[in-house]
Amino acid sequence: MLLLLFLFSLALGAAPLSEEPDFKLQRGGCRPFWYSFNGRCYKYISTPVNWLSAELHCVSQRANLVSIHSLAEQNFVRSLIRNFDPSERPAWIGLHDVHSRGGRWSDGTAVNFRFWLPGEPNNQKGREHCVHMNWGSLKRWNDIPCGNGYAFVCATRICY
Ligand code: 2F8
Ligand code: CA
Repeated sequence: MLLLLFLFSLALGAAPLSEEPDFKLQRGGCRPFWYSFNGRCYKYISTPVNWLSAELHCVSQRANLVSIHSLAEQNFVRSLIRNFDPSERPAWIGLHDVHSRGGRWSDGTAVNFRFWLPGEPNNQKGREHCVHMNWGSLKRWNDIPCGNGYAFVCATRICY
């Protein structure tokens, strides 16, 4: 019986408990503390600040707040955050002005992928013009006041 339990626990350990794929973070050609995915470098910053301060910090690092263009990239960024914050609190991404023509990414790239929590973006009280990820139990995107403080993720346009 004990042997069976032992084998069962080994089998459990071998299977991922979460539906979300976990990426092995790789530095690739990125600077220290930045991680590589598909030709760009990404960094998680845990200090909570408002959206504009987050973007300005990224710009000071020759980057922008992260823009997300595929489910694979969404999963990577979520994994990056989870690596530093197992509770996966919300973090700013570069999408803003979401109630004007679908919004804009701060790095100027096209808005061609969305990952809203059902019911979002809802522009609660008409004051939600910036976007964070990891909202709700589904850990999806939500529009929220730009003055709120959250951790954030920066990304370069190319690897350097
Ligand atoms: O998830 C629904 C709703 O929850 C909050 O409003 C009650 C969020 N706003 C703040 O936390 C400030 C909304 O953005 C969100 O849509
Ligand atoms: Ca909202």
